[in-house]
Amino acid sequence: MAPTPTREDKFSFGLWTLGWEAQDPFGPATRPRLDTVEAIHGLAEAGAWGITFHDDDVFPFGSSDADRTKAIDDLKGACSDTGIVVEMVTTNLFSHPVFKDGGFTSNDRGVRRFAMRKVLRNIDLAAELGAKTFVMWGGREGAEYDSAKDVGAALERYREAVNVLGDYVTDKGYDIKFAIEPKPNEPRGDILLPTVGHALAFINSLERPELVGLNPEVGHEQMAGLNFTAGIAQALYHGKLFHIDLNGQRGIKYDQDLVFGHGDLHNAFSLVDLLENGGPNGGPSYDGPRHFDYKPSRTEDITGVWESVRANMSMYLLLKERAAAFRADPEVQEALTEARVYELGQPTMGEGETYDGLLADRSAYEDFNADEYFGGKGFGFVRLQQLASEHLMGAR
Ligand SMILES: [Mn+2]
Repeated sequence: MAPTPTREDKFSFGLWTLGWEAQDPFGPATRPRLDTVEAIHGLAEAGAWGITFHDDDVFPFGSSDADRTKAIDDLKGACSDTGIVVEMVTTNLFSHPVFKDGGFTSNDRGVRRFAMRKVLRNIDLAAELGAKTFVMWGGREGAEYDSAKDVGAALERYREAVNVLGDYVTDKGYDIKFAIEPKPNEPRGDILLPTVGHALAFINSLERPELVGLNPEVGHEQMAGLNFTAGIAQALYHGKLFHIDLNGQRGIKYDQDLVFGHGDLHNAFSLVDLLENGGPNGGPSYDGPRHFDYKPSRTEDITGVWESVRANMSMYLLLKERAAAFRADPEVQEALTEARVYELGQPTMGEGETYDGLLADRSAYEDFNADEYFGGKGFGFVRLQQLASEHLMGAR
């Protein structure tokens, strides 16, 4: 039996996830639009804590001020009726045809200025609703052809935009931080800031790097063939895991947006273990929202949509239970010690030691017998991974 989610689990869902009408490049919608108020009530009943949205999810692009206000009031009413919080807001700079070459980095300057205004307006809304995180997924910020985009200039325009947004929230006194969401491709052939690592380097080039972190998505890193848990560990290490998008992906292919854990289950297990427990040597864990950015498959009706909502939370909670059991198992602890996982937490240099000490240590080099060092003994990583797998499968 899967545990029942509660508000304390801090599960949140994008309105565009369960609200997706299941249109894709090869066919139209297979489900009717899910009303915002109905979605919020259903999420609260399912045990979720929060929602997130793009501006265009709540009020269509080009809405009149009156229609926009009405849609926002409806959302606020549903939130106060249910206790659901708006924890993150993001801006759609990718659907409308005007953004066909991007928003912040479109070759067209008029589009870039329009994109910045759309975002500033949406930041005001985020502040009004109490959202603490503002995500930037630049899905159209990229190109199909090397000849069509000056990548250096595009990064400079990206930087210019994020610097202005940083000025804006600082001057307004908003309690909002930005989180960049990397993705290697889709919808563009190649997207700028394609991975966690690219985005980290970019953030360090900003005028206010402390205001900007990451919103990595499971499937996006896996689409690039990368290990998501390892990317998250590095984001945590740099203090940049401001938010997270949980979902499932099976290998290097189109963005599948499966339910969390329905893709690479081993990677989902190690991810939950890391988020909940931190690194084995006391590295940081994560206490922010557990946010799902997935799509209920196109085959599903509305019952299947709610089934998938519950499945995301169940998978997370089951993996959390399995990870706790893994850490608590004395045999696992012994295997971790045997595998020298804890030895990696020990500094390579002695306390106060400089390179002089290292150079004077004959055992470190002159007398170090590399050929005989391990005496034929291995690390036992396979046994450790088998123990992890047995816990993951509920066999221990
Ligand atoms: Mn996402």
